[in-house]
Amino acid sequence: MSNRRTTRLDALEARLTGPKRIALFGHRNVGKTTLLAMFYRQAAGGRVPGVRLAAADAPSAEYLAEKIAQIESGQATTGTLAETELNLRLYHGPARFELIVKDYQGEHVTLGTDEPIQEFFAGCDAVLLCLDPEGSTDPAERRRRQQEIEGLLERYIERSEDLSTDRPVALLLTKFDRVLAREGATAEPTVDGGSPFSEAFVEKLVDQQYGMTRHALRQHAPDGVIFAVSSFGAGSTGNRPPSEIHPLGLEGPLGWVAEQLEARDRSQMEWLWDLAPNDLPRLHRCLTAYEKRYPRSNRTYEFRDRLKQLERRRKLRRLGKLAAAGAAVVSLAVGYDFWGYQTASAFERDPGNSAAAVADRWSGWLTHHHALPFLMPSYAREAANKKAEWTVKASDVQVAAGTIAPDLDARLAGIRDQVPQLAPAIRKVEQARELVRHDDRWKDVYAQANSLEAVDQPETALAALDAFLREFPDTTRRPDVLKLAQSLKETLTTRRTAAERRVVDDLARSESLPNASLAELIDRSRRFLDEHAESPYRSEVQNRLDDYVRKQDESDIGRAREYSARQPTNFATRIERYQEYLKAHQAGGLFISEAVEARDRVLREWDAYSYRQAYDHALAHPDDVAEVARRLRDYLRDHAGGRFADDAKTYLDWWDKISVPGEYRVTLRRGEVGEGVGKYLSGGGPDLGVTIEVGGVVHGPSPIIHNSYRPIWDSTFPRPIVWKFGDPITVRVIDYDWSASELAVFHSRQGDPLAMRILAGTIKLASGGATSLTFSSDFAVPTLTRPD
Ligand SMILES: Nc1nc2c(ncn2[C@@H]2O[C@H](COP(=O)(O)OP(=O)(O)OP(=O)(O)O)[C@@H](O)[C@H]2O)c(=O)[nH]1
Ligand SMILES: [Mg+2]
Repeated sequence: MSNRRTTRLDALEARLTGPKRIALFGHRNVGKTTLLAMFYRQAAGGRVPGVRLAAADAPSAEYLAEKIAQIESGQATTGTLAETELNLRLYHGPARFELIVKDYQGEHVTLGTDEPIQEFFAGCDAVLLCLDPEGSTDPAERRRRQQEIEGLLERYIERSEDLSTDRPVALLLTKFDRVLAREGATAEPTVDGGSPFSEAFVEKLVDQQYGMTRHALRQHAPDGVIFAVSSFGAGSTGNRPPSEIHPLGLEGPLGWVAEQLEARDRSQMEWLWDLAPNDLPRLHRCLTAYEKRYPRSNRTYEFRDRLKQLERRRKLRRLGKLAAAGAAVVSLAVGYDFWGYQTASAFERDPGNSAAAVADRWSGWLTHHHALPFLMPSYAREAANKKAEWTVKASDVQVAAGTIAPDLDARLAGIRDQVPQLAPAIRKVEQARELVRHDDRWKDVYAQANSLEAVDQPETALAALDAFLREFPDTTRRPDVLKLAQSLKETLTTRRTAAERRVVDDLARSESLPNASLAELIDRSRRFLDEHAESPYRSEVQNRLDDYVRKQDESDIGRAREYSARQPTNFATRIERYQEYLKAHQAGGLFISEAVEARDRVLREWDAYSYRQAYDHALAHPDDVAEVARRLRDYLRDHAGGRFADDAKTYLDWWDKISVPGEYRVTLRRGEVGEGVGKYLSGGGPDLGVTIEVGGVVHGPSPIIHNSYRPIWDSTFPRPIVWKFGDPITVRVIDYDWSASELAVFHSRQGDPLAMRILAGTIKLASGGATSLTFSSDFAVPTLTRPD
């Protein structure tokens, strides 16, 4: 697209999307500022039917408000000095326009000046040419005004392509109230809000006063119109506003501007479509602005539909192009692939090419022709098979040459899966490869077995030979391997035997030392036997070990024996020593039975010895029951299950019983008194009875046997005798013939702790001649078994 065209399109787009610029062209004092203020006052206040004007920003609103206030207060507006841009919004029917209007010093349009406002005029979208009907009565002055307008129009025509002003132009006759006042006509507005002046009158007036301008407009702006307006309405005096302002004819220019702008937008849109029918983004942008300006206009919908169709067509065109391009690419690819296939086939047929090169060529063809499987599936399959076949052939050559690729196995496995019919060929290659590997390994192993290192470390070489045999069980080198292994093993055995001999000699040397520790020798021997299962010195070491063990055994039992002899009464320690022996020789010893017997015998000796302590004391001191009991208690403590434990327990129970008062049944059996002890005239003999006194309590008398020197009572005392250890006993024999008289008395021995014993046998009473009494009772001193 040429730059000029683009600039034009950009300018067109700027006009369509930007705010509309309205030129209010007029000489000084023509009434421009007043007219702008009144336009706003009337159209913002709803006084112009179908049109609304609004200030689009605060500075514009303030500027206009100030001018209106000035006019309403009855002051004439003063000449404008600065150039002010007013941003306004014009609503007309459903349309909305952003407007830019400039108020400026009228002096600046004077012929020959080149003020900035001229530039604004050059780019504006609509022009309102203001002429004052009575401002210049002087014909020369009037001409000057018209020449100013002429200059403006000429600039427009100059730029246009069809000698037109290229934009809507209207002529405004300002201060028309003055004309009316002069003509004496009424200035009341008509009912429909239209202008009260007849068009013919106005046109006549213009023709008379501004014929030159009229002519130019008719020629170059055929759509141009003339409006007669008054900012003040009737009642003004000269340039001063009246007290009540009723502007006239303002609705005409406002409505005209809106219509013209819309018509111009429409034609510009059409023009844009003609100029840039394919510039969719630009069309889009301009249509969006158009839609915003004329939201509910039919033309908007039309434009939108058109754009949509355009887009659809564009899309279809693009798709078509794409499809055509695709088809071209496919046919190109097929041609290329076919050509590649033919070239590779020719290469394969050439006997001068190596198998690897042919495989590479097929592989390259497959890699570089990606679309192959989709476009030419049978050719692709064929090529893949050929690649596999030539790869196997190439591998065979490589193996034969001894240059095996590291990934050969994986590659062959992949090919076998892919092309099963190549399996036999692959197997052949693998066998050849295995043979190469075998030969390589054999070379290594053989070299290792014959190396100097093998002399130092025959084990490593042997292990390598062993690994080789495991890896290749069917190797033809088996006899060589065995021979090599044999010689290595011999070296190894000789070396090992020498080392073992040194160990055995060491052992013998240690044994002969004066303080040789048997335990250590035993330990070393055992270790040797554990570690050298195959050694020829095993039996020798075993013999030595047996000897050490025997000596150790004898020494252990000797210690126990010797202690027993030295300390015969340290029974516990003696037993302990034998026990120690047994523990140390749990696994077997020469003197186990002796130790067991000795242990039991010492225990028996100890039992008897301990019991005898009590027994001997009881024998020597029968009354010292307490001491006997103490010794028996000692005995029981050490020998709870001893041979005399029952005796000891019985004795101790008895001792416990007699220590506290206990009841005993005593029976008086018989008695005997001397012949002469009876009373005189006692008849056949004395009448005898017996009393027993224990601890102050008297039992009896027993039944009285009359007239007998040898009475037999056989009578048990009805009350049990209560006695405890240490209680003395007194027995009395009383003759009841005529009156009771004591015949004889018996006191237990002074300090006899076991006085109760006398009531279990025959006692001889000291007085009363040869008096004796025989008792029996359930009291008895326990007997202790005699130890052997
Ligand atoms: N009788 C009458 N006087 C008017 C009318 N419009 C403006 N005037 C008076 O004309 C004089 C000039 O008006 P302006 O609005 O200041 O004129 P202008 O074109 O802005 O002048 P510059 O700013 O100097 O270019 C003022 O004294 C106004 O009161 C009108 O419609 N009728
Ligand atoms: Mg002004």
